[in-house]
Amino acid sequence: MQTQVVIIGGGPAGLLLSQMLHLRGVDSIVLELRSRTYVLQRIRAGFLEWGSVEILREAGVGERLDREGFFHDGSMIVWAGARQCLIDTRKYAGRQMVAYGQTNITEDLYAVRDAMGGTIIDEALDVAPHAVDTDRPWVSFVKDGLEQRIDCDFIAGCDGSYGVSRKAIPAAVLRTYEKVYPFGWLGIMSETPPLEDIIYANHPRGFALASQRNPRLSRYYIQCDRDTDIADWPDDRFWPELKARFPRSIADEITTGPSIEKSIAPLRSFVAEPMSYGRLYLAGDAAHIVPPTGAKGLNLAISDVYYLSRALSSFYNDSDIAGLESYSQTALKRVWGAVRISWYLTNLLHRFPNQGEFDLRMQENELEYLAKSEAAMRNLAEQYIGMPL
Ligand code: RFL
Ligand code: PHB
Repeated sequence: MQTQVVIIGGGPAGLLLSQMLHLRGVDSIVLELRSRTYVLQRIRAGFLEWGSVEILREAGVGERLDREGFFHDGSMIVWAGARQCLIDTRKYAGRQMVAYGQTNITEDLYAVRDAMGGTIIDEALDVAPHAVDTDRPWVSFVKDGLEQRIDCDFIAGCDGSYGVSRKAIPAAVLRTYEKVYPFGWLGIMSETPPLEDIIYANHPRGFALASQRNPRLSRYYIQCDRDTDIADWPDDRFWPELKARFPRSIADEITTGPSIEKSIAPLRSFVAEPMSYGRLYLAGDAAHIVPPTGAKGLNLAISDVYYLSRALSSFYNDSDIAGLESYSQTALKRVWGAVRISWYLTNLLHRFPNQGEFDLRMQENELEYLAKSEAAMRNLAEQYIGMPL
């Protein structure tokens, strides 16, 4: 086979890239390890920056999002049992956040790629990029037991944190940065009406988050130990623990019900530099991971794809290589900003092992400062909504 761009990984980054390239007249083939059913059942992100909403609209997948997305003026933070403040992105940054599940975005992207005749090869095994430091890279894989080869001009590594693309960058070139947090998030999805707001709670029992997917679907998280066994957390243990971490007035509003999904995500920050090598370009989780506290992971995947699709389109349509040459640098500037705000919010809202009285006072004072200072809140709001592309 032959194409212009082989995209390894059919998560949101890979699917969106293939769609945006198609709209600019560039051909691609997406190679996805898993089945479609598996990809669509994976429950992950749910909160979009305004910039991401605009990119999705431009890519032709904004229709259901506009209809079913839950538009918010910002998110609440609660602490000390009764204190609260709103990260008011509408007031301070002039833009709203939108709750709309990653699962829905992936579904919308599959639908639009299918409608436009896009090629997505799922259950592609042993995918391997080759000759990435030459002008004629190629990718091998196995489908239905048969070894296959695709020759291409470029390879986009959109295969998430544990994919194969990043490994194709030689160790001598690649620099990685990692911070592992000493806890995870235990998340559940339940078919119950959510709270009106997205609410982050700092509590002596640990962090908690109330979120949502649609008027009948709630998403809740609680901070847990890294080695937590999910079997130890039946619903009748989860709900009281969740409620105990919110102020009484909010806890009383939470509608409980059977969970339809439950999973644990360890929290870490990770950045790989550079995000390109030869004719290989990384986008999304393949290049970076942020703890979910700032809701930045999916948004970063979308902004990477925005830059990369434009760079590839300039190469093909205007014979301009400047975008490709500066892709890594441009994307990384935004990545580090998101890594920092995610780290800041993670530190602000979680309980850490061995956290002393001093550290707790620092957290509390920072929260009080956010609640009373417009300047502090404006600063947080502009980062939470996402810096302009
Ligand atoms: P994905 O979604 O991991 O997709 C990568 C795809 O590549 C495939 N793959 C391979 N394909 C071929 N060959 C191989 N060798 C392959 N290896 C892997 C995989 O099967 C998969 O389909 O990465 P992508 O596209 O970069 O998208 C990134 C987002 O998924 C991720 O950043 C977010 O989900 C993070 N995240 C959040 N981000 C937000 O912006 N807002 C949020 O509210 C938010 N909440 C979250 C989150 C992540 C969470 N977890 C589970 C860590 C909440 C949680 C709990
Ligand atoms: C989610 O709805 O899954 C969600 C919302 C906000 C976050 C992280 C996750 O910061």
